[in-house]
Amino acid sequence: MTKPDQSGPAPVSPTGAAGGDRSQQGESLTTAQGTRLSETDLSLKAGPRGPILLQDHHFREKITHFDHERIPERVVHARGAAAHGVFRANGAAANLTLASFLQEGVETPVFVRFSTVLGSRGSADTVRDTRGFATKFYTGDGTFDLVGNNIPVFFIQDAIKFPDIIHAGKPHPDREIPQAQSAHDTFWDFVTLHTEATAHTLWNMSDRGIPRSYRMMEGFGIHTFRLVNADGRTSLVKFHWKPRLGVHSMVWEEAQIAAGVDPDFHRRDLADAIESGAHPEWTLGVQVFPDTPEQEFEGIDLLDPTKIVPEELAPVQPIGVMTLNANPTNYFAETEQVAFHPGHLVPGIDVTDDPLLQGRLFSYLDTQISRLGGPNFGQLPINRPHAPVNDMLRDGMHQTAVPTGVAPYKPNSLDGGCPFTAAAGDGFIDVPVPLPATTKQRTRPSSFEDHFSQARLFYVSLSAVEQEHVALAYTFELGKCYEQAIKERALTVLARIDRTLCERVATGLGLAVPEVEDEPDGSIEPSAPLSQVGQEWPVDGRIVAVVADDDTDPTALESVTSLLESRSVLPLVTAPHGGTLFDGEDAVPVSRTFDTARSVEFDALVVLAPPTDERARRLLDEAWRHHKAIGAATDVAEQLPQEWRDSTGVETGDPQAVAERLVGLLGKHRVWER
Ligand code: HDD
Repeated sequence: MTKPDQSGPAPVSPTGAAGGDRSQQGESLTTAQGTRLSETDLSLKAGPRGPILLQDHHFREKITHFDHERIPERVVHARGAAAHGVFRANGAAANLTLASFLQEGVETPVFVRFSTVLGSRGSADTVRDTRGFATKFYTGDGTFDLVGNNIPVFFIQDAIKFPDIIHAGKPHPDREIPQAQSAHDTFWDFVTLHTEATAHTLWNMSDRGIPRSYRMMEGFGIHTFRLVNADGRTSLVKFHWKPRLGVHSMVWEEAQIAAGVDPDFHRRDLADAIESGAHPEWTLGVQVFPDTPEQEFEGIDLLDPTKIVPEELAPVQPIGVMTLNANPTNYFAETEQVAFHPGHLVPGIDVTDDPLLQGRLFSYLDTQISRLGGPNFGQLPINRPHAPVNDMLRDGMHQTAVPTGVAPYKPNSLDGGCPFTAAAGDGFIDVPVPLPATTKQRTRPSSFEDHFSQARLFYVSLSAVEQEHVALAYTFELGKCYEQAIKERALTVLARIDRTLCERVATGLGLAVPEVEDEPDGSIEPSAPLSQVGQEWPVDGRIVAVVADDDTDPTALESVTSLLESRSVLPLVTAPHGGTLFDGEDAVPVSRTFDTARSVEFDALVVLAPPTDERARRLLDEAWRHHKAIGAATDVAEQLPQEWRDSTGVETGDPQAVAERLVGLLGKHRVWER
């Protein structure tokens, strides 16, 4: 018999799985009380034909537990996927903050959860939406949570508006449709009336709203934070995550197909990449601003979460690298139960008075109490700090700690005064910030009133193809609205961002271009890092379909797959049937068949078999439409349309050389010039 573990719950391991709890040990099936069971398929009945007896404890326990397996999903960000990893600081932030995990060479275990915002827990991954990017750093000085998004601005400036934007974005209350979409009247009703949402809405309508992969997204802390260093000097910073693989997106049709054929697309992509050893990586960086009483930089109010500071004005300085290297062991225990909070701070990092951040400091603790069933969610394995915890919080629902002592209060003499407070300068630092003499009031500063210039800044920074995608996205979303007045109002908002954009959308909607008094400021300079096109990026973890059939030359197939593997690209042999291609020693397992594969799974195709089959032609047609690189062996190329063969991004010739050139094209993500 297995000896019960007396040591108490073990912490989450630095690299991965939460584990070591007293559950799921020993070889035999047992009741929750550890009594071994020899039967679980049949209930205890009066005779072979029943009825079931109330006495059947195993039956009642099993069904009762099942009846209570679900917990409330997150009120927002319900759909998500997560991974464990490690953050390694390079020390560049050491002069800005005394946070121990940001000192040179310090390695800190992390848990990151990516999410969509609007959809329910079972909704599709590839919908158009903002993505959450929440990181839990289990530092030696307590847990620091950076709870950000993949978009650097937010819809609202004051947390009191959060229920409004979310109610508007969620499905309509009468029929509860549409699911996980912003393409409906209530969303557009709100964002066109509450115009501080303009910049975030534009980002959502851009390619950022449909990422190719969680691995290929930037992350932003959005708010300005205050750092304090060992000398007590403070600075204001904005946090940025930069993905090593670059920022890449799907195209809209591809995202829609993926939502149907593989609703778990992003979840699968993240887990598969980690499992295959293609560990995703991000550099954490900060933009640094002097901590002046105005809390603004180059005329930009640093407390306004609808504004960015262009990187040309304040470069992002790298302070460390995060690598995700382990998948969760159990979705519910880890990904579902993890609880983030922007108020989980460590010595050296403090918040600012950004009114959105201030409101968040209330909401995240509050929401866990109903979602995770009481105030002790911090004791769940995934939420336990790796720093020693000696609080005076006691009792409550789901209390699993067994505190010693009799005096959970301070001051006390009965427990010898324990726990002691940290020495001055050793604990959390509430940075003393002088406040101006002021009046209690429900107002906003006048610096929060400009709702359009940053939307324009983003739009003019995009390449032509990205701008085209924005226009198409607005046309799609507004085209799905029923209320004419909302569409017309949306055009008046677009007219204040960019006249050409407004004209394109108006044409698509069949509406007139409105005249507005406050025409956009044409002098706004583009900011290059806001575009995601035009550079080359590493390709590891990219997926290429190698289309072959029984008549393909086995040597050609081998040369292509081995070339791709040598570049850390995953080749998936895709064939008309399952099983293997070729016989004997040449036999090659088929990864995908024409019946199971859709083009959305692949970043590029190498075609070694003529597309005689309708299903193979669909694969190719979609890849072509979605601007993916296509390679074809010389004999197969003759069967492709002439327009394709003459086009950029369609490589033909010797199979291995074709694969090599394809890897080059993959580095640019898509063949946009086609
Ligand atoms: Fe929030 C979850 C990001 C504003 C209230 N938020 C949540 C998550 C992310 C963000 C990534 C999911 C965390 C996870 O994976 O568990 N939220 C943001 C960002 C914001 C923001 C980047 C603005 C800059 N949020 C915001 C406001 C409020 C909330 C203004 C309320 C006043 N957010 C919540 C919440 C959630 C949440 C209701 C739902 C589940 C949870 O907290 O744990 O409390």
